[in-house]
Amino acid sequence: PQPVYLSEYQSPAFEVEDLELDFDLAAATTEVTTRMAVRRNPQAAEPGAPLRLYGDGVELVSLTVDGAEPGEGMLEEDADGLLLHGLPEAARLEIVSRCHPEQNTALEGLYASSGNLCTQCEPEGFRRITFFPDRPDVLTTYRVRLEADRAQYPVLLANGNRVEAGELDGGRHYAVWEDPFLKPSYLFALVAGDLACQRDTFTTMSGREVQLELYVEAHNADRCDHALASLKRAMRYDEEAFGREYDLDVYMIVAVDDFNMGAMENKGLNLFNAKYVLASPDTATDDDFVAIESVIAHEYFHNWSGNRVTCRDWFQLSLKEGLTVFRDQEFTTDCTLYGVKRIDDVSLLRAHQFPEDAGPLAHPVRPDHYAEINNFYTLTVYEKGAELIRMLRTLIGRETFRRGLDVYFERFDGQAVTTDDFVAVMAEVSGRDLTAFKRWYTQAGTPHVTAATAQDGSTGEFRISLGQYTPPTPGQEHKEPVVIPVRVAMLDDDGRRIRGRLEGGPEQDEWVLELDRSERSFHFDELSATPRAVSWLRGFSAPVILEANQSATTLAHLLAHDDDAFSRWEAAQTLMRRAIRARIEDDAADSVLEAEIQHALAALLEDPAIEPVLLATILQLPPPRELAELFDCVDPVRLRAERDALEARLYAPLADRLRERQPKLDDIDNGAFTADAMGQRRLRNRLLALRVAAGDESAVPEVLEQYRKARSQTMRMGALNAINDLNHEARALLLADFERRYHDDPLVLDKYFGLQAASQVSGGFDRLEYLLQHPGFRWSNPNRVRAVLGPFMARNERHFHQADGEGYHRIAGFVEKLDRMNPQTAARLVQPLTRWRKVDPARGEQMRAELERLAALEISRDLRDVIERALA
Ligand code: BAL
Ligand code: ZN
Repeated sequence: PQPVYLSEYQSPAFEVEDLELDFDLAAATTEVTTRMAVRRNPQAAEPGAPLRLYGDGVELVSLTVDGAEPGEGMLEEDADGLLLHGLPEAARLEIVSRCHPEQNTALEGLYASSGNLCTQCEPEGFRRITFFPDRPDVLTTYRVRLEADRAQYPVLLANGNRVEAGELDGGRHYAVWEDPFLKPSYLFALVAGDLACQRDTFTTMSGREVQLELYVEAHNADRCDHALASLKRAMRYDEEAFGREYDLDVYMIVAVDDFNMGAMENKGLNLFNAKYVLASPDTATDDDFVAIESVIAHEYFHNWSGNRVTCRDWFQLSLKEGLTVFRDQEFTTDCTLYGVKRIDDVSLLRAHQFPEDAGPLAHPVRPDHYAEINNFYTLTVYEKGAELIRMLRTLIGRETFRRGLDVYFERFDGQAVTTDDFVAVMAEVSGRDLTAFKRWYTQAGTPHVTAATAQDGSTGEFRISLGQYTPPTPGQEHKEPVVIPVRVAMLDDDGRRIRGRLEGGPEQDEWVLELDRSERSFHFDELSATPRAVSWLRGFSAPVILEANQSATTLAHLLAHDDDAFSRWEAAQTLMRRAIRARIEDDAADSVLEAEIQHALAALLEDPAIEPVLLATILQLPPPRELAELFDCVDPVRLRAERDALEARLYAPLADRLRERQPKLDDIDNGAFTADAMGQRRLRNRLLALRVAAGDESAVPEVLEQYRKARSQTMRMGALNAINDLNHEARALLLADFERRYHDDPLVLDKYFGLQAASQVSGGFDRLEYLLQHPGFRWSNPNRVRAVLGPFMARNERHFHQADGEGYHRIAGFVEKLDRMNPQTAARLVQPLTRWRKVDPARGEQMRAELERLAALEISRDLRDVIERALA
């Protein structure tokens, strides 16, 4: 595919002054009448340039310019849509076009899902609905008229406020919606369907009452309370933490069964994957509840960071996504999970974004070219993008950052801007030169930070030396140093923070060291005690890989005492990573190290002060996907086996302590959505799983009992997860029961699919086949496909990486099949195969061969883009 380059950006040749869309809706064929007033853009690079109207698979019925057919040579049709040449300074266009929702399996544009019609326009779906300058820097106001059969589509929704509705002959009806806010076409949405509405209200900080409406299929009406409560919490939080108030009279959320993304922030009319709306304690786990709250908040927060201020072009995607992820992370931290949220976010980053940034698909947070923008909705743009915002806040301080956000929203309200504009505001309010910081946006790859300390016995001076390097990534051989805020503290023998001065500065007990070049030293004096341990990168102050070479004793000291939850967890993770590395590289366990780890974990289990949620999180070994990054390439089956074996060795002797520390089921299985209750449940489930993994036979009957007595999905899934890799009849029994119980509840059945697909128990391919033939499975539904194939590739090393290549071959076949229906989902599904250089050469060759085979076929642009980058 031909790449698009940021350097070739040009302002649009025309502005759209207003837009009217009339939809004659039907599943087979929908007719759209598009009326718009266009005017030449004074900023345009080429004064006489034609008007580009993108269109993708849309049938043109008629087009008039100022009421007349276009003259000879005026209208040109090409692969991207239409070009209108020789337009005057201003003109009114009317276009009639047709599209076919029912045939649309790509789920971009207008499509049918469970009998309802809905849209997904970001990034380039609007051009599948009608011909339009479908680019994010063309903003206009929309008036939308929807007309449809009343019985089939009693609910008709679009962005903004409903200004008119009524009955028509022949059982039809209509509604007219107006959105007074300027918006780009990617934020357009409509819904026509038979849906139940759950209502609530929210009074904004200036006293306006906003109607909240949540639309779901009638049988799901009892699973909406959590989403509505989450929405109200998010609205309040955005006012209190960021000073942002909602602007329309109504805020609507519609749950859709077939959806490529998690959700979509269309102005005033969010469309959601049903997975991120529907929840009750019986059907959703605590993790689901947290995810729903966070996605609801994320989409709501986009109303300012994305909608009121949007992106000039798709290279700027992180302008809205990085900032909005940062905002939703803050919300979940402050309202729901507190300290452990940061750890969960870092785990995600390390297990998914770091590998992306070290592999063939690595790209900067602000890419400078792309062949298919759909493939840039990545962990890098989202999660690393959020880390950049966090670092900016650390560097300029919370208050200045908050002031900067106010200036940003005020100055650019109603505009489409760039990440440079964002950083420029932060530079302006802080008075700092942030030019070097911007390298974070343009340079791919995870920086490594080396850290060392030295103590001068005669002067008492303590020195910290930091260095940085970033390995090459595709297209970027040479890397410049970036600005890395390294938050540090020092602990004394008793684990208390030491006070001191950094280079003659004020006395403090925590510092942010700015590593802004390849190497830098920092001198401390007047320390209140001799440092026993340095607590590095507190709160994970930068998305880097730290190489600090701390002794196991030092790490154990941090694990026991550090008051920073991330650093405490990180101490345990570092110890466990080291043990795995020894086992793989030296082919022998480091028994001294493992004994030290075990000792430290035993002490932790005895610590009455540690919060249950933190304890649960610390006890978990790093996931295989993250561990793989320790090696240039590794046999993934062996890595998983060694990790599991280490887990068993570490925890088998601690089985009694694990059991004693387990909260009682009856005390905690109450469905309460509080940090404390969820922490207790996380701890019980983790301890139970560790006991099973460590071979504690008394744990299996407890698993059975927990499953049978469970009142919540959290405890039921806790039991199933604990036993899922155990070849035991109890596993088969419980899974069969679960399948029976939820066979007609697709979102819960997905959990069953995931368990079966991920299990290391032998017979994985038969199970896979069974799932794909299951009456509850549909290739056309992305949730079902992801529920089966995602866990199979991510967690079922034994089968996906089976030495004969069977796993790779099957996945490539599924990718090929899916690509014909849904290219976006296929392009994501193929990604584990792109990591062929990170596994042992024999497997890597098989993965590569499957990619080559796919590349030789007629495949979508989305899929080809990923495969070509993986093979380059
Ligand atoms: N904008 C796509 C979905 C999301 O990030 O919210
Ligand atoms: Zn987003």
